[in-house]
Amino acid sequence: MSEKWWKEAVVYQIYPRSFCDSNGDGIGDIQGIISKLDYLKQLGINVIWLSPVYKSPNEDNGYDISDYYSVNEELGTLEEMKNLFYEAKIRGIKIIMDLVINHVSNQHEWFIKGQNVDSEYHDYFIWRKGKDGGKRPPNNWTSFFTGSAWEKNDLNSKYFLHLFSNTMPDLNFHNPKVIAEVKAIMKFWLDMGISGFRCDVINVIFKSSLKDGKKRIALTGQEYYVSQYGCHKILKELKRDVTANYDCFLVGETVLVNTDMANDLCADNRQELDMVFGFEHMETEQISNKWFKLKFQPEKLFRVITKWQTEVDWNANYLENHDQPRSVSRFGDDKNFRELSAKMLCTMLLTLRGTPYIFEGQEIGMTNGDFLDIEEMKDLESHNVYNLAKELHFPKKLRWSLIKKTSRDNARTPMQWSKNANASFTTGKPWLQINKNFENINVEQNLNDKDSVLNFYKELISIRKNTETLLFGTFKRLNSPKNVFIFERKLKGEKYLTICNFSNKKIKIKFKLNWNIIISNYKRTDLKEVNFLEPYESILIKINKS
Ligand code: TEU
Ligand code: CA
Repeated sequence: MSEKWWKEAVVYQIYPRSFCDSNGDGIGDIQGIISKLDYLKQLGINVIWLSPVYKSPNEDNGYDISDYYSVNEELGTLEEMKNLFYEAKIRGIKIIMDLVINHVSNQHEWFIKGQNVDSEYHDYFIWRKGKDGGKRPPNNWTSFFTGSAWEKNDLNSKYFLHLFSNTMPDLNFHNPKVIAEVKAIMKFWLDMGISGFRCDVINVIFKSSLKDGKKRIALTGQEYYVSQYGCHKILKELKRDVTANYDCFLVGETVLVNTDMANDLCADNRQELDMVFGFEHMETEQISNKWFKLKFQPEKLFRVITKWQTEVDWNANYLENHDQPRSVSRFGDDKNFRELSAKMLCTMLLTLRGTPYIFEGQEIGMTNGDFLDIEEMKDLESHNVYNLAKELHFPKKLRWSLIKKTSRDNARTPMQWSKNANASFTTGKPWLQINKNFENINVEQNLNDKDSVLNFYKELISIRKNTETLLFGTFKRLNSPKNVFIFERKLKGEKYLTICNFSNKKIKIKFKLNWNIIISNYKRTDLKEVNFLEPYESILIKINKS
């Protein structure tokens, strides 16, 4: 079954700048990652997803690539990457890399040369003349990072398309040369021994038309670039000509997709991607009009997860990544029930059907960053949104409350390794401030406490790996009291139940007594006389045949 090894994998995402700094410059690096491989091995994960390590001016921390064939000097060298691959391999850990091909950095040679209309690289990008004699952008599309998706270029007076930052021009996937470049890049890294790619915003690479889009609050133009026919065609070509020849998998980051679109991208017979990250479950907060307070709606989360679990055969399951707030702060309670709610979320994540992804720090229950002011944040998107809110005359307090909860920097604060200076992340000055709670929340403390969040993750990872039903069983949601998520996994007559209380209240519930507790975050060992679920309680149960 080597073909589908990735279905049995537990993936750990590393955001290199924030993981571990080996040389005191305040920036996490490849040597730092190598030094923590034993830590990852004992945790039990077997695949690492590395966020971008390529050469980059770091406008968007590496998602703006200026050379796909070399490593960002801040992070290390190609030799060190080879060493990382080797050291991971001898520990039984595979590595997938981020493949960011929708756009490049404006510092990439292709763009520098391509600004010249006579250059062979000009057609690598999407250029149009502006309207009104060049005064206005070619169409009304808006960018993911706010504002128009077009930027006028000083050298040739044309506009280029950028779905993200204006320093990240989109590549032109109507040009076969661009597709050939992508294939070469993929081969280069696969030949070096990696086991696949996480494909950044992969379903928007092909723009089928540049007409004005239907006006929307955000992302005007999307009907012309989300999951277009041309995108499916390119993905099939990449699979046929590249990845089919390697023992690897592709996970797509796919924006604005529903379950039908996800199936079109990753159903078995389509030969495009192996699984996708959806976003719908990341939109389960309601904005109340009072200071834009976001209120998490557990029932909505359960509905969305159930929908994806039922309608998509194999999901890429996640609660956190480098773009999202920390899950314990968002879906749990990081003040009164931090450890319990982190363990509850772990129980859900690791018993769903699909491949689970854990983001660095999630395994110790790290919380949102403790920023006090926008100036303390580094993320480009956060600053853009903040500035837009300013232009729209939102009062300062409102702007801040909006950003504080949603900023991508919430998850990007450095990894908390110990209670020592700078959380042992660096001996220098960290590139982004470390959360002051590192004295209590850190890896060292978690390793020493047998009841820690970390040890809970370790146990659940091991249970998952050794339980066929949890890996391959079907998923079914069962009736439950409000704010409690109960689902069943079933295979060949064997049944498991996951029960998660997403509230800080006790909730009345009935159990059968012949059920076996496999793992409980309240350390319950039997269900006798349990009439209530405790706040944020989670239990994984094996149902004995009666
Ligand atoms: O993210 C794509 C994406 O959709 C995000 O911009 C998302 O809308 C936003 O972060 C939510 O706040 C990918 C990468 O994961 C992200 O880090 C990059 O900035 C982006 O693509 C551009 O490459
Ligand atoms: Ca460093």
